[in-house]
Amino acid sequence: MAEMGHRFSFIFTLTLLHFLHFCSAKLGVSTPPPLPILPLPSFSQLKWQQREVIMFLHFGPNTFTDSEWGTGRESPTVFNPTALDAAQWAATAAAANISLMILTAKHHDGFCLWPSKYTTHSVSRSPWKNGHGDVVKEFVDAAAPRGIDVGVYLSPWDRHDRRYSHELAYNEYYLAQLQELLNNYGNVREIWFDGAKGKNAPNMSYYFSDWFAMVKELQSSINIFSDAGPDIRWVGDENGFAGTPCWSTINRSSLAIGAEGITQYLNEGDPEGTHWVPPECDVSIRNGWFWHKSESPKSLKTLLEIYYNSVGRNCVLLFNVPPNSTGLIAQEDAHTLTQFKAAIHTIFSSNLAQNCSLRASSQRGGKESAFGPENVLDNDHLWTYWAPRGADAGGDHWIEIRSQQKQGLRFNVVRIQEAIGLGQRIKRHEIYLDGKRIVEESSVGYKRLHRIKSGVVCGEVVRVRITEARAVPLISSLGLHLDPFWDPTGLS
Ligand code: OTN
Repeated sequence: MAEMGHRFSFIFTLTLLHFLHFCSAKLGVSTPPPLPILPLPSFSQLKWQQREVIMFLHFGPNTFTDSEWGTGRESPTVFNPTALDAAQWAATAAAANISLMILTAKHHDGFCLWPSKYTTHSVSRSPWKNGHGDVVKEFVDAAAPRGIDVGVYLSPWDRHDRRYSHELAYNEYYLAQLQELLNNYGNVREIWFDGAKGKNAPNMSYYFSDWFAMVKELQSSINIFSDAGPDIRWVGDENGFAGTPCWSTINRSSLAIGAEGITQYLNEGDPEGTHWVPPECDVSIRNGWFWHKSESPKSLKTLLEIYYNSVGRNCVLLFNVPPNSTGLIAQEDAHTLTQFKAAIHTIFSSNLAQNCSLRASSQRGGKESAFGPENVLDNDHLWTYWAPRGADAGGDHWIEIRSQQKQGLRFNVVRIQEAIGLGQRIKRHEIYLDGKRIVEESSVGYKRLHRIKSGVVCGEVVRVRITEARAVPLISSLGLHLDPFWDPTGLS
């Protein structure tokens, strides 16, 4: 009896909702958006997500000693870039339309790229600018005029300082340096807590709650990165490959920085996750994180593969481009970065669906509402979206792109984006071309890119079908693209 009652009230509620939406349309007032499904991104997380590709700069003694993990016993005299020019770093980023750069202010060797008051193991004891230089200051001063935001990496692991392994003393030291970096260098938009630590590193308890509270107190719009967030999580590998599915949500409380056995959870996220902690894919342009004379940048083909598997799977790509021992980004790296971003522009700057007609299974608020399928072709990939009728996730929701050209549609990439400002919803989706299924996949998120396995396809009608969702699906953008660099045979 109770079941019948629930069913009746559900049907009654739905009917009432449809009636109210109908009336509101007749009265000339707009139908409101659907309820959000929690958790939601913060303002800073939404800003971060839209950056898509950001830049990492690993720079320090390792640049001069040809190593990746310094011992902490390096003399500050090794640090002597002969032509350091942070303006060239910023110009390289700007040329690639990169809006955020993150610098390793202190890596595992404990050497500080700023004249910290709390240690002599810094630029203050180096021959660079006779010990009067400050790389962090030059970095932020070079970014600002180009409108580029900055972030800092402060390694929790410190192989130099004797206070490491002495819990209170080292956390006092670390928090003091956090205050120096977050008080003295303007707005910092991301701070990076690396969980890397050698197997034989001394045991050390990090006061993460104190660190996170201090960071949030000192910087109003900062995102904190660590394996477990709290704002941005590690994707679980350094190859730039997110999982499928890849959810922006996880249960943050079940994770710890540097913990073993969590990489798959980080890679895929959790559709039932309690917190919005989206994944960041950190990948270096070369084999190593620091510049090494013997290494070269990755190929464009490899970089595009990384792009599709990171940004194309709901992540931000943190792309490391390390300055060399003169203190400049090597020309071959700068060229590779520009080529990479130019290729992305070549593929995605035109949407082959732009002049097509659109149809959908239904529309929230009726044909005159603000939730029509036409929203998937505008330039707002967050706050204008197609919304089917109803409030429940169930039902056969689809949206269709129909060619208006005689020659039909010819593409090899499909781009789908959710209106993640109202929560991430889609659990499974399919894509059909003229009634034949060409894609069957899982989550979407901010952006999902599908390269069609068979290569370039041609047809009249593309239908995107949402087959499972956490709540009524909201698609903010759809694109059909032609990637001239994509060779499905893998031969080129
Ligand atoms: O040797 N490592 O420490 C290592 C090898 C492969 C991949 C990652 C790591 S360290 C790892 O780095 C991540 C960022 O790339 C996070 O900071 C993790 O906490 C850290 O364990």
